[in-house]
Amino acid sequence: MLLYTVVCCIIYIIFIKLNLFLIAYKMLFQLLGFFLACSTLTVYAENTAVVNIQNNGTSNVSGLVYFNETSDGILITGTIKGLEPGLHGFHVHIYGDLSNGCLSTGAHFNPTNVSHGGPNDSVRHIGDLGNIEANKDGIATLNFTDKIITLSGANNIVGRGVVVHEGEDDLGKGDFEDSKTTGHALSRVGCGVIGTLTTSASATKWTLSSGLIFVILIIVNVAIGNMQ
Ligand SMILES: [Cu+2]
Ligand SMILES: [Zn+2]
Repeated sequence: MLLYTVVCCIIYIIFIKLNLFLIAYKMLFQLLGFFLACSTLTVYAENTAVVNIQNNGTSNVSGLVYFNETSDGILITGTIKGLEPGLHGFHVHIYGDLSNGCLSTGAHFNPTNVSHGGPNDSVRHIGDLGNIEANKDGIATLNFTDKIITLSGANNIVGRGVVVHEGEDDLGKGDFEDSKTTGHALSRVGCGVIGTLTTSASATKWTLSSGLIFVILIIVNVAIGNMQ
């Protein structure tokens, strides 16, 4: 953001230099326009995180999963192998602790203390990412976006655990005693700790609106300049 504020300032100073004999109201107008244009810049850092999924000591589960910040949410990509074919619950759990295997990752990451749900439900744990599906070779290919988890702030998942379960997550809709807490996804066959892969503030984007405001400002200023 700082970098782009500096860029905005430089562009604007060049711009003001072109109209050296400004009267006060033009100056005010330009400053106002400058802050307006800068405030519409979309700023987000494209941070990425990674988790190395390991087996729980009895399974052959392994894999690498990436979490990428995008303007649509967190894009989750990767491959997990060694699974039984079919659906497997896939969650972010509270702790990034594997000292006692997958069990020490604790419960689902649920800072707001609500019921378990599916990734598209309005009521869900932050960590409820639903199911992943393994093919007949036991390989699950992940490629989906979640709008709730983040890589910073209150819903930050970095440093927490990821768990792959033996069974399907019923997304809180089953009749089992643990449907509302774990989705009855059965035991933990693989897990890992989410770590930072890259942090980048260089991904700040110019949006169409900020670009348009600059173009309009230039046109208006040229027009005012010609009026003198
Ligand atoms: Cu889980
Ligand atoms: Zn949950």
